[in-house]
Amino acid sequence: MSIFRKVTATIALATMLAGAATAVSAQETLLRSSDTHPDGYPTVEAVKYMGELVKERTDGRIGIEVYHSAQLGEEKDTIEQTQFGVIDLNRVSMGPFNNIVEETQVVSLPYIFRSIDHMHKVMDGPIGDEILAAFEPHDLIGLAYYDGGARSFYNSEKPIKSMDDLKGLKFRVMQSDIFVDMVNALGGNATPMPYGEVYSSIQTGVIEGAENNWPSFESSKHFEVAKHYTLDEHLIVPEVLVMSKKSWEKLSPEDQEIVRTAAKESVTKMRELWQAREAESEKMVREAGVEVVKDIDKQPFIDAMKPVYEKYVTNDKLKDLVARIQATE
Ligand code: GTR
Repeated sequence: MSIFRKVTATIALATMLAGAATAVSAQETLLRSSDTHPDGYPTVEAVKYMGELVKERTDGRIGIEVYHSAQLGEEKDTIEQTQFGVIDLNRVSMGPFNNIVEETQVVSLPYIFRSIDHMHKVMDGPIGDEILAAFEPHDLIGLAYYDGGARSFYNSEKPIKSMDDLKGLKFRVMQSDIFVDMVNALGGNATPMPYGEVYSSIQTGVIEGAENNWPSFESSKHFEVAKHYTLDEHLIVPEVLVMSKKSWEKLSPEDQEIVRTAAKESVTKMRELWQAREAESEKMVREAGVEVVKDIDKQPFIDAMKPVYEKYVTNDKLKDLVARIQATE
C-alpha cells in the first residue's frame, strides 16, 4: 500500500470507528478488536469470551467487540492501526511483528520448537513474559498468547514428499523476511502477500501454494484450490493478543488488571477450542479429497535452516533467547 493510500485508509477507518470507540452510554467503553479469521474461529471466540469476563468484572463498564473476517484490514495494516490507537485490541500471528518487535523473530524461526508442548512451556514461562514485555516500546501491550498449531506447505501442483519437490514452486508467506528466506532456503520461491489475497492467487496461478495450519487451511478454503498438503510442520508460530498502548493508558490500573487477567484466562478456552477445531478441520479437508503426505523426513528441512538462523540470530539478546528456548525441556 502506498503511503497516501495508507493514510487515507487510516482516516477512513478512524472515521468509521469514531464513536464506537468510546461511548455506548456515558460510562461504557467498547474496545474494538481485530481478527483476520471468520466468526466462530477459535481466536475470535476466545476474544469474545475475554470480553464477557471483562464486562462481568467491570459491571458492564467495559466491553469488547470483535471485528472478525479482516473487517478492519489485513494483519500488517491493522498492526499499524493498533500502534496508532485506531484499533484497541488485535489478535495476530507473531510473524507480521518480526520487522517491528525484534524478539518475535526468535519464535518465528523454523523448527525452533520441537513440539506444541515445547512451545507452551516456553511461552507460558519467563521467556514468554519477556517477549510480551518487548511489545511496549513499540506502542503495544502484549496481553496473552494463543495457539497457531504447526504450519505446513500446501500446493496446487503435486504431492511434496521431499525438499526436492519444493523446487520451482512459488509459495505465499506471511509478511516477514524470515519466511521469505525460509522458503528460499528450502529451494522454493517465496512471495509475501496478505492472507486475503492467497485464495485467488493460487486459483489464478500467480502462486502454486502457501503454508498454514489445519484450521486456517480449512477456514480460508485454500484447500479447494490446493489439493496437496505435506505435514513438514516447519513453523510453530504462537499467536498474540496485543492492545494499543494508547487505549491501555486510558484505563485505570484496576481495569488494566481486569483486562490482562481476562486475556490470560481466555488462553485455556482458546486451547480447548483449538484442539477441537484442528480435528474438525482435518476431517473436513480430508473429506474434500485433499491428499495429505504425513510421513516426511523432516531432518533435511531442519538442516536447510542453518543459514536462516545465521542471518537472523545475530545479536547477543537473540542468541541468548534461542539458546534458552532450545534448553527448555
Ligand atoms: C493464520 C494465523 C493468522 C494469519 C494467517 C496468515 O494461521 O492465525 O493470524 O497470520 O495464518 O497466514 O496470514
